[in-house]
Amino acid sequence: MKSYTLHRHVQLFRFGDPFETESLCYPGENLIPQEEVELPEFDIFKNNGITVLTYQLEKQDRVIGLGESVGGINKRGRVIEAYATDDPIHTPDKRALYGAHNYLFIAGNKNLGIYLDFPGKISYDIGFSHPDRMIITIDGGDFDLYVFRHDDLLEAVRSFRKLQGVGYAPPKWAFGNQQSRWSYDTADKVREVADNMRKKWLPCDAIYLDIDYMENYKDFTVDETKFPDFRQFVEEMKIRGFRLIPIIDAGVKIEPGYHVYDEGVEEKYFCINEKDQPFVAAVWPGWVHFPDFQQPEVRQWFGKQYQVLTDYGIEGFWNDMNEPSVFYTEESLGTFIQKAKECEGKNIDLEDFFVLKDLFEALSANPDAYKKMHQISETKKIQHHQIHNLYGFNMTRAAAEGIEKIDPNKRYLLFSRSSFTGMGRYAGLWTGDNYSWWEHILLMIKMLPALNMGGFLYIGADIGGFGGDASPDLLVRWTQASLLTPLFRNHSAIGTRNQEPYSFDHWTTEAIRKMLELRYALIPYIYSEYMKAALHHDLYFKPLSFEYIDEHSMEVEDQLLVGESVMMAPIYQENARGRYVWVPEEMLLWKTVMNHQDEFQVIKPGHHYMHLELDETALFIRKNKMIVLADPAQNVDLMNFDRLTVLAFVDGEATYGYYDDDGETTNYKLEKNIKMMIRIRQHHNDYQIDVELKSSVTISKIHFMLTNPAGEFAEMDYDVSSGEIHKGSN
Ligand code: MIG
Repeated sequence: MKSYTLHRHVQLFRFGDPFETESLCYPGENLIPQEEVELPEFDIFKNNGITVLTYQLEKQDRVIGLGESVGGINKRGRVIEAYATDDPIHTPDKRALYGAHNYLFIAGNKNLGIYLDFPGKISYDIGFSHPDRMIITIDGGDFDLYVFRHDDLLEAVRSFRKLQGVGYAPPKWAFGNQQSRWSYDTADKVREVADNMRKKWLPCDAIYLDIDYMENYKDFTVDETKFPDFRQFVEEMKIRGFRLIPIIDAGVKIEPGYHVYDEGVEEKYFCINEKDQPFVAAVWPGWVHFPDFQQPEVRQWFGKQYQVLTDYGIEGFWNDMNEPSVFYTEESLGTFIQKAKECEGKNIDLEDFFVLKDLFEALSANPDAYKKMHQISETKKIQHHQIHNLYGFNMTRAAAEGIEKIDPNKRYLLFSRSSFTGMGRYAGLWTGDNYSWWEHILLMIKMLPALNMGGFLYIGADIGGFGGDASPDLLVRWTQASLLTPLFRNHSAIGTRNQEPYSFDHWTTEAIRKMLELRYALIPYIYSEYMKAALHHDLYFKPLSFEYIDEHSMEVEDQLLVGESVMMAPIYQENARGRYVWVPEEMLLWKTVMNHQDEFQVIKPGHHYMHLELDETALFIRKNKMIVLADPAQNVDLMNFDRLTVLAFVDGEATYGYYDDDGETTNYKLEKNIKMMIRIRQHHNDYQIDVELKSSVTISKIHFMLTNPAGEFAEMDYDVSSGEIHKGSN
């Protein structure tokens, strides 16, 4: 083990000769080894190619992070595995989901953060086998361990995030409402969705194309019988204000004559088996090969393919099945069929039956396949299993780098199912196949900050749940809980109840419309906070404990801070007409209600029961903070960001740096980040407002809605060009 100091608070411990994952992007060549090797916090034990790191947990230690996984914000008491898995049933006992996120932050008397840069399997036993021990088992001996030692947790996270570089910036329209289903499988079906959204005045920016738009599930093809004249159709939808977002799967169909297959075979771009032949597995298209995304040329080649679709006018993609998901292999199918044949016509006994059943269930037992599949890294042949967790990351990197070349100045929407640390530079992610279960609203809430810590900022769950049937009230509450998730998409599985906001009764549609309008009104704030988090290595979603150090804030698992000004405390329980909220400091409760005026109320610190009917959405504005709003419209392109509303809760003085940009080009990389500084000074019910424009953004009018701790409310209009203030009615 060698050790290096990267920064006063950041150390790197290098075990053996680690595989270069490229998850981080700091200039590694400057590493100068230290004389003294110190890693006092961990006991290190090596055996049979496995490394075990043990950490003594103190009673008050909380363990936060690990990204996409079931369990709480505090992961203590669980086992989490980093081994990307296509498991569509996220029950509480599951140890691995789609991503592998090897970072965690221990918060207690002493704070400590770690990141394990290792592409294979790792298991984290966090006080499960032994209550006072965290036992990390690494399936190898070559890895990098980064240690972050800060007194402040947020600073530790920032240090980690800095090593990953600047976060992915989607186009602004990607913050609008998006409608999906597996599948809107013909152009007419898509038109019907668009018609319904507009007829019911449900704001919406994008409609998704799931696997059925393709010709026999072949990537980068469009089925002409279902989508005749696709280019024209994309254009038609764009004119109506909808972007179409096609899915891309990892597996490439084996079909001579299909250009992606032919080129891949010819150039040896696919993963190989033990005999150096292209590895064969089955997914949606039937038999497929998997591109070997570990090779830079393969990434370039695959990335280029997206142009087939961008040439049609497509501006966004979602990458799926990139764990990679394997339904079965020739071998697993063969073993099953052979056993089935043996049983045929026989009066089978219980033993036979269970063998048969197990073999059937093991058809998609991926670890077997992952050991037989191989990839090439710098001319070395490596078992896929060893670098399994990089597959989705590299597929998505291929896509991002490919589309960047197509139009370097344009921002595209891109997110992936599988992921590894560092992917947040290239794209977002969605949390895969959740269910229409109330429990999964809470699971989403808990995952959001953990994902942010790892640099995944453009994130969201399938609103309403993917599997199973959504009830109308579930969809309403889920929509409320997702109000501020950057990716805001309703998606559901084939065979489930229709789940579009218009697919229920009239009342439900109306209630959701109100929430969608609120979502759009919030886009200036969401966008401002998102971009600041992406550019400054910050968290968009934070657990309360990151800002408040009281004992309750340490424990809260169902409320989050969103950006610098908001606390969310959504309802996630069936039939609930309210919930308990921990309010760590004085805040302003802002309640929107269908068919009524908004309500504002100053809430004292403490535990409160907050009554909230199904059509009532609540947000808390923190003290001396503000949020920026705009008038909603049917889509983001139609919104006017020149006229803004500022909603503030001021006790003395509040300031806010508002970020905005053109929302479509990559010019944000060159420009100054903060566009406007707002300062509000309060004295009783008098306010002094200063607005300083930092760049050429045109903002003409700002309407201020101000509340002081006495609950007095004031409104005024600020004319930006003249700097004049007109007071409205109090
Ligand atoms: O095996 O493309 O998570 O969002 O609708 C299922 C069909 C494959 C899984 C994705 C889901 C998508 C579905 N896909």
